[in-house]
Amino acid sequence: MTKAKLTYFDLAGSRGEECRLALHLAGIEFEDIRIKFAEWPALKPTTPFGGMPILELPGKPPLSQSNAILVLVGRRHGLHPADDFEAARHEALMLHVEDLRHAVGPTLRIKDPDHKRTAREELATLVIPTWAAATERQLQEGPFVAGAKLQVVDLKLFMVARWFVAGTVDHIPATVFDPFPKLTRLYKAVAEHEGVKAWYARTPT
Ligand SMILES: N[C@@H](CCC(=O)N[C@@H](CS)C(=O)NCC(=O)O)C(=O)O
Repeated sequence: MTKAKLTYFDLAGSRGEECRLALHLAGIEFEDIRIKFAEWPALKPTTPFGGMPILELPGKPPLSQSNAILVLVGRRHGLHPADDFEAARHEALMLHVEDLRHAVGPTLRIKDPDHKRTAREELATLVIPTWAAATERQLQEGPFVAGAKLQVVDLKLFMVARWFVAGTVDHIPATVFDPFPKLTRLYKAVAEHEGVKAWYARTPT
């Protein structure tokens, strides 16, 4: 293998897409391997921890866990703070994104429509606003977490916010982040970032 390789589902969201974006912004040419859902059961037991994304770099074993991938790419390519405390603060926010994904994830598997609605309404009225208020308290003058410069943490926040802002999660209004101006500003600034726009100009959302 002579080139980096990123393996994830064939969809433009969540943990895989934030890693693709980080690689793209870092200027790393990579093989963008997209796995069909039907292919996943056979692949899963061969992966480090049974989940994707997975980053492969020449001469290294496969690296799993989205935050580990983001931090590695960020550290090597100026997209993660050099200061260790500031880096830890960014990593805390990245884990905060994972906490939200873990809160929403189980509702994706609920089959009963009434049960699903109740669970999603609790997310929309309580869990997500509480999560967003805590995020908002971590944001300062912006538009990004570190100020003027986009870092991998911003990609992760953007990706989770886009999930809801797109309005595709049943019973969660696309306006759920409207009361949070700093988070909304960050989301818009990432969407308007030239490197991010360049990625979406060549790769469908
Ligand atoms: N903590 C892991 C979670 C990995 C994970 O659960 N990825 C999902 C896709 S976003 C997955 O592989 N799901 C299929 C499965 O768990 O079988 C990370 O941050 O990368």
